[in-house]
Amino acid sequence: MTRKPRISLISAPFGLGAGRAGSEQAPDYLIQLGLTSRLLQLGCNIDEMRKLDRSGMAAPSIQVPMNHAVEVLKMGVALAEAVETAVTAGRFPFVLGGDHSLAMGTLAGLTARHRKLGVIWIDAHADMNTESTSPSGNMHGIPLAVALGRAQLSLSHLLPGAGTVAPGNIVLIGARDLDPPEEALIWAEGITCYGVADIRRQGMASIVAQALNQAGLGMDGIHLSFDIDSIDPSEAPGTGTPVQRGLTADEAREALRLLASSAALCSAEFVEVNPLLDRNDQTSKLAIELIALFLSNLAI
Ligand code: Z70
Ligand code: MN
Ligand code: MN
Ligand code: MN
Repeated sequence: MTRKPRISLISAPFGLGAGRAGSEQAPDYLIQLGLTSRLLQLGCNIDEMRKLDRSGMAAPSIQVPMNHAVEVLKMGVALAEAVETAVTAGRFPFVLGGDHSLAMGTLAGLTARHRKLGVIWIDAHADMNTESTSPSGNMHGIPLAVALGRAQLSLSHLLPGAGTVAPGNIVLIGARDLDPPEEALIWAEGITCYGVADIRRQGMASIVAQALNQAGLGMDGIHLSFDIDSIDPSEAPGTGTPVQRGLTADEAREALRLLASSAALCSAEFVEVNPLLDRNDQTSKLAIELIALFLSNLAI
């Protein structure tokens, strides 16, 4: 007998980790277009709704030579605390971004509670640059290197007591735009990476099953980080760094439905929707549908 988890819906209206403005508008915009009413209609157990505000947060003392670093870190501190609180209360944190730099806050909050955390990262990118390899200076390109403990910034700068994520328990799905230092790190650490060609060859169901096995091996839980730019720009144009030859919306639906049904999933985030770059709300509407599909299929 499965039960519905109590969801903590954490809105993070923050986009300064990306190179283009607009993703900070996504949480309010998706809610305005009917996200929460759809979730309630589907019987999701929304136990808590929070909207984060970084004003008043103290920035960590570390100096990070990247774009808007102080703002990114303040938001990360606020998010880490909100996620840790949700986990402590026995809720399933669902973070609605915002750009992907938010993952540092989410992962700080999660690793403070789950010492052994697996991560499934669905994204066109690997987000595995460091402060010294980043070609853009944009902090949405570094969260996985930070989580691995390979950057100068670490999750414990955001939340004392946060840990790291082991390379063997990270699985990338949909990656197709990697910078050379990211490729080197993936090879050096032996990180599992399924490209779009692997998905076409093996089918999404098989990829998700392998990802759950690999990410969850010996772990307390698995976090899903979903970047909308994993999907092909023909179906999800509203994002800051679109990359051709992505997942189909149907492949994303299948992945999200299967991941939600796994009892190992302990949290998720959904990032990089940019309403300002969208065409007729196509991406926002797809995002609402995917989030609703995911959250209504969650089981514990
Ligand atoms: C590039 C960088 C990135 C998301 C773009 C791009 C990173 N590798 N991440 N969009 N979500 O600047 O580090
Ligand atoms: Mn990303
Ligand atoms: Mn991306
Ligand atoms: Mn590139």
